[in-house]
Amino acid sequence: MALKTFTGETMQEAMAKVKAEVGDEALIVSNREIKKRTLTTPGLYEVVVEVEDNNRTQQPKRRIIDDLDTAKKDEVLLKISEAAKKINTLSKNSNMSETKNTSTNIVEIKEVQKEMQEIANTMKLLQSTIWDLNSCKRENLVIPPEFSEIYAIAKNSGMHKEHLDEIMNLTLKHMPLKMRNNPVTIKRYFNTLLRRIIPIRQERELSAGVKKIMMFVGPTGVGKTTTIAKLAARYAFQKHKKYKVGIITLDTYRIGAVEQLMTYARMMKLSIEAVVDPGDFVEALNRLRNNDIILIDTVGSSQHDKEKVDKINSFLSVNTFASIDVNLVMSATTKYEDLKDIYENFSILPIDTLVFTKLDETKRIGNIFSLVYDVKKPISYFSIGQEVPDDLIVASSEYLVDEMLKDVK
Ligand SMILES: Nc1nc2c(ncn2[C@@H]2O[C@H](COP(=O)(O)OP(=O)(O)OP(=O)(O)O)[C@@H](O)[C@H]2O)c(=O)[nH]1
Ligand SMILES: [Mg+2]
Repeated sequence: MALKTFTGETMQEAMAKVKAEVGDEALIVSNREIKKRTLTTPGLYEVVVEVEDNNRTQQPKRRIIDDLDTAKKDEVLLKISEAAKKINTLSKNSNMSETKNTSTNIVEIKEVQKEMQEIANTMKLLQSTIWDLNSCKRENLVIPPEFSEIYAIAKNSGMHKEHLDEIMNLTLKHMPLKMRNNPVTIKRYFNTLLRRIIPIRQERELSAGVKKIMMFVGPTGVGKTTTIAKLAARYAFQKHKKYKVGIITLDTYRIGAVEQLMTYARMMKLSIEAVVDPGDFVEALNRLRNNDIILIDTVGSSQHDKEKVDKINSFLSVNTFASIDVNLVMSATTKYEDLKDIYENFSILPIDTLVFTKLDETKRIGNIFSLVYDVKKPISYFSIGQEVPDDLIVASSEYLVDEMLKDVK
C-alpha cells in the first residue's frame, strides 16, 4: 500500500476529494487541521489515505468508517466541541454586529451566517460519522442511540467485545419495548442481566463435624499468601461462628515465603506446617485434623511453568480425609486474554472457584466478568487492598457489576 495526501479548505472538501478519487473504500491513515479558517483567510485540512500500490497483490478493501479508531473518534469529538465553541463566539459576534448598522457589518454578518451554517453541517456530518463508526464496527449488531452510553461504558470496562455484543444482542432482543426509550431503564436492565450471568459461590457455614481443606493456587505475586492470612483471620475470629483454623504451606521454594505465613500464624496463634513433598503433606494434614478449616498456600508459578503446576497437582492426588477445594487466585489488574491463559494453564488442576485480588488497583474490571462468563467458574472472594484482615470481601455479582459499570471516563 502507498499513502496519498488530500487537502481542502474544509474537512468536507478534503474528504470529498478522497471520495472522488479513492472512493468510499479508502482507508484513512490520519486527518488533521493544518490551519484554522478565519473570517478573512481560508482554512487548510489534510487527509492521508492508503491507496493501492499497483506493484503489490490486491488487499481486500475496507470502508473508511472501519478505520476510524477510538483515537480518531476522540479527535472527532474534539472537533465537535471546537465547532460548538466557534458557533458560540460567532453568534456573539453576529449579535454585536447587528447593533451596528453599516454596510460593512451586513457583509460581515452574512459571512458569519455562512460560516455558522457550514459548521453546523460539519457537526451533523461528524455526529453521524461517530454513530456509523459504532454500528459498522459491531458488524451485524446495530446499537440504537439510547443504548450507546451503556455500550460505551461496558466496552471501556475491559469486557471482551464478543461477550459485550452477545449480551447487548440479548438485551436488544428481550428488553420490553416500553423500557427502551429511557437510558436509565436500559442501564438498569443491562445491569440486572449481567448480574444474573455471573456465577458466585456463596460462603456457607460448615455443618457440625464437617472439615474443609482449601488450597490456593495461582501466578506469582497475585496475593495468595495475603488472601490466606485474611481468610484465616476471617474464619477464626471475624465470623459469627468461630472456626479452628490450621495452615499448611507448600511454598518452601521462595526465600522468606514460609516466614511470611509463619508471622501471620504466630500473630493469630494458629497451627502451621511447612511441607516439601506429597508424603509429608498427608502427615501434615493428619496432624492438623482437629481443625475445622485447613488453608494451604502454594508456590506462585507462571502459568507456563508446567513443572511447577504439575508439582502442585501431585499434592492433590494424595488421599485426604476431606476433598481439597482448589481456589485459583488471580489479579484484577491482569487483562482478559492473560486471565484466560492463566485459567487454561492452571486447569490441569481441578479448579473449584476463583478469587480475584487487587480490585483496588484498577477501575476496569470487565475482564473479570468476561473470564467468568467464558469459563463459568464461580467467584468466591474479592481482595480489595493490602490490609490483613480487612481488605477482603465475599464476592457478589452486585458488587462486580456495579463497579464494572461505573463510568470511569
Ligand atoms: N493493592 C493490593 N495489593 C495486594 C492485594 N493482595 C495482595 N497484595 C499485595 O501483593 C503483594 C504480593 O502478595 P502475596 O500475598 O505475597 O502474593 P503471593 O501470590 O503469595 O506471591 P508469591 O507467593 O510470591 O507467588 C504484597 O505486597 C501484598 O500486600 C490487594 O488486594 N490489593
Ligand atoms: Mg505467597
